[in-house]
Amino acid sequence: MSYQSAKAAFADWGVDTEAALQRLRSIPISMHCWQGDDVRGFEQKTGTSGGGIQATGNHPGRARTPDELRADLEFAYSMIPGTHRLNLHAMYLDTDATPDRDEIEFGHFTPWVDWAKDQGIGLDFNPTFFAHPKADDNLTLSHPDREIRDFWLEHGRRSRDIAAKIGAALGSACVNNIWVPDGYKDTPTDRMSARVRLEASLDTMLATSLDKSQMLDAVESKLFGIGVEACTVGSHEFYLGYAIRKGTLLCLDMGHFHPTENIADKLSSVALSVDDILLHVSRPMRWDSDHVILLDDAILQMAQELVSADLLGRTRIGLDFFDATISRTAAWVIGTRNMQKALLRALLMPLDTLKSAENALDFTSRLTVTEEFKDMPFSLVWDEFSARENLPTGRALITELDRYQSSVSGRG
Ligand code: RNT
Ligand code: ZN
Repeated sequence: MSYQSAKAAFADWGVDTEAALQRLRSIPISMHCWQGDDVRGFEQKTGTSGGGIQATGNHPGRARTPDELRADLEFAYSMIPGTHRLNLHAMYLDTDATPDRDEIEFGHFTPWVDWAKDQGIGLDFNPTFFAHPKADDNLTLSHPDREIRDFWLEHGRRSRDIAAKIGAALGSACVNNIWVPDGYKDTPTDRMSARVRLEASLDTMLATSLDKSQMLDAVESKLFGIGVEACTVGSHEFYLGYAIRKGTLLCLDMGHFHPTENIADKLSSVALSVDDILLHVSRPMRWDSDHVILLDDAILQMAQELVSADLLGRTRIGLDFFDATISRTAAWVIGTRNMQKALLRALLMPLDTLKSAENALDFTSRLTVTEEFKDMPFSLVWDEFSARENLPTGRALITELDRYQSSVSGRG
């Protein structure tokens, strides 16, 4: 079967494959830098692991320098159709200087900005509130000690400023996503004070209003983490309310909820109250394990909701996974392409037919169509998408991924 016959098969259902391909081409995915080096970053002075974030595995080839990370990213982008973005964390600064977190400046990131310009990609940013001695208690912006709070406040303020400068330099709004590890291992007595402190810190941090064409604030909730099993200060309810009150983006990380919750189901509810959404597409296995995303039901449902609810225009799609047991570059390529494949499938669904059946309470037809559609030749449309950019699929892709991995396996 060829693309032409697949095109005809979809057209038979009233689905325009060309429109789907064109749409897919225009959706940037913000690829996370931290898959390339197991969330270590490039700080010289500080930087310890922590915050409940755990990359496991010791596959060879971890990027040890910004140059290595950029080379790995260039390879990954070269295997992924479309033009995407890079999501940087503050601890990935590229400088000989050794600023502490409360001393970082735009200048420490200019090599990334120059590179992004060169690549024609946009950048997103994150303050790093973990992997630092002042975060060892898993308390930062909600710490009872004012001095510690002030230290992290300064880090947050500087991150916003850097994000705005990045956005201005690249002519594309840089999302600055705030996630703090704050929480308690055992049942706290005074949750209220901790949340009041977090809110006050965020208010201070976000007090300066910055140009939304340059930077956008986002806040990310979490259910629990290693070491903060009993209570996370920045819970979903906390940040949902905060984002609504303050007009920030709400970041939904797919690993940050109870394992049986359907994150796709949340989009339409949240979208009624916040203007813009940030996604951290991830795959939790039993906990927030950040496995590489598969083309599985959770991702397919997420993509279908984005398309069906017409939310692509106000959702930033970011990825958040890290696996050190496999080729790190392959992980990026597989995960990012899976997000695109899910979007493509969603764009190829006969949503009008399905919505009409649903509105007529004809749930039999709805079920028949969704199940019959599983046999449609989605892969031929995907292959066409890749072929138009001369990108390999299948065995040819595996050869390319292996070749690159061999070239970095000798890194110490
Ligand atoms: C942690 C959050 C957060 C981080 C990154 C590195 O649980 O998901 O988004 O993974 O900031
Ligand atoms: Zn996340």
